[in-house]
Amino acid sequence: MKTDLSASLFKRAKKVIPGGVNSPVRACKSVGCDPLFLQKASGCTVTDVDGNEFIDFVGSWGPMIIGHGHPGVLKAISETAVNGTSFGAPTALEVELAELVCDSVPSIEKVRFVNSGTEATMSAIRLARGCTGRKVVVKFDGCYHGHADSFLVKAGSGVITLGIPGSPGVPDDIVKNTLSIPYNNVEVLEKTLRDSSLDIACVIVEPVAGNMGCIVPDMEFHRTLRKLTAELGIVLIFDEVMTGFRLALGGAQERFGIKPDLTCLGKIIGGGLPVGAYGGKKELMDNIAPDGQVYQAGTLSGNPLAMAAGIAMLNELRSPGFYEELEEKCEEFGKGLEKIAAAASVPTVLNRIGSMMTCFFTSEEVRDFESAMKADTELYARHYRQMLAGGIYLAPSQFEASFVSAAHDRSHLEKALLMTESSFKKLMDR
Ligand code: KE4
Repeated sequence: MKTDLSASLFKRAKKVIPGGVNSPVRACKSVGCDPLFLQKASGCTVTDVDGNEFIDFVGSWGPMIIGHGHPGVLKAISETAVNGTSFGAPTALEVELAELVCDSVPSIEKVRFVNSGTEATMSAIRLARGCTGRKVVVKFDGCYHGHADSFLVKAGSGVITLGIPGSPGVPDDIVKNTLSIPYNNVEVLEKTLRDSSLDIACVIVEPVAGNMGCIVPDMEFHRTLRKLTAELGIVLIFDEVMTGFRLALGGAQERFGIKPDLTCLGKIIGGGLPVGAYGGKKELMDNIAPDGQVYQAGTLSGNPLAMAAGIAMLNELRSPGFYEELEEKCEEFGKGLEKIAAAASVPTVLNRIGSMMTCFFTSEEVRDFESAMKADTELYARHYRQMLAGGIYLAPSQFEASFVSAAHDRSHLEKALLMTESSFKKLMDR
């Protein structure tokens, strides 16, 4: 595969951009190769600057659930752009998108748009702290909520040991009020939330984990989390930046029948443009400035192009049968993957829910951070490189989710299965 232009761009990029990328995972360090610079995308395929085309299972890390370059989204953006790209003033578009979000996600009575998932989650925990007057944020090992200081704690920092910075530049003072506990562990959850010495404002959780690879927790974990947070007056925040509008129109909360107090959104709701959002009960959201005291702001929040793209995206998702059709395709694809793994006796476990999945290279069940970390990242890296050579673009890390879109038709999925079979055979040969 010719990658000269990507290589020369990467060389240039490293001179002027840290690591040559604008987000670390894109550097492909964990899969032992240099990044390809993409030039265009359409439907379920992406093409790099050297003209190599791939079937895409990254989908820009989630937003592209209806496929790249959807005509409805492009039309909305271009028709809006001719009227101007940003005003820093309210527009009808943001009202329309807010109404669509509130109508699609029943737990959201009011919503505030921001520019990224990180902004959404950091604002949600500030709101929770502001409304409760409490300080401690509980999160879960292996769950990622963006790069705000409060979230960058070393995973597994112990059941009651408060946060240990997970990154230089994050002072102890910031993370001392963040507690990270094991995901999907009801016993530790109960013990922590009931610990009266902890001044807990909120719990923030990925209702389906996607950032340690895909993990669907036990429903007992979710039921206990909702029951205890309601009983103890702790704000329950569902970080649905990845699962929102991915797993159902109403996200994971619709699928699981759980109503959080606040929900964070991102990715899909921007149709590929920079958008985040947080929303929930009026009684909480009305505490946000200017009506309330909890401050949050943003120059480009509610940007008209992003709003127009989001409206076009959500209108596609609200078309009858969208999720059922996607579910059916992914069910078949998942069964194909499992059959191939069993036949090739490659130690893999497939965790899948809807169109979000991860093939872990391990023989044990993956149900939390500790078990996920047992996956063979070297084997994943070899698989990644073999699939890339075969025209399949996977997430460049074992600890990410892969996504199928409505634009993947059966021929694309069949090709991906064939390439997987060939890759698994090569993995076993060495
Ligand atoms: P952003 O700030 O990257 O828009 O969103 C942060 C975020 C928050 N919550 C969840 C559940 C997320 O998955 C993310 C971001 N996801 C990663 C992919 N695992 C973004 C990719 C990247 O960091 O480049």
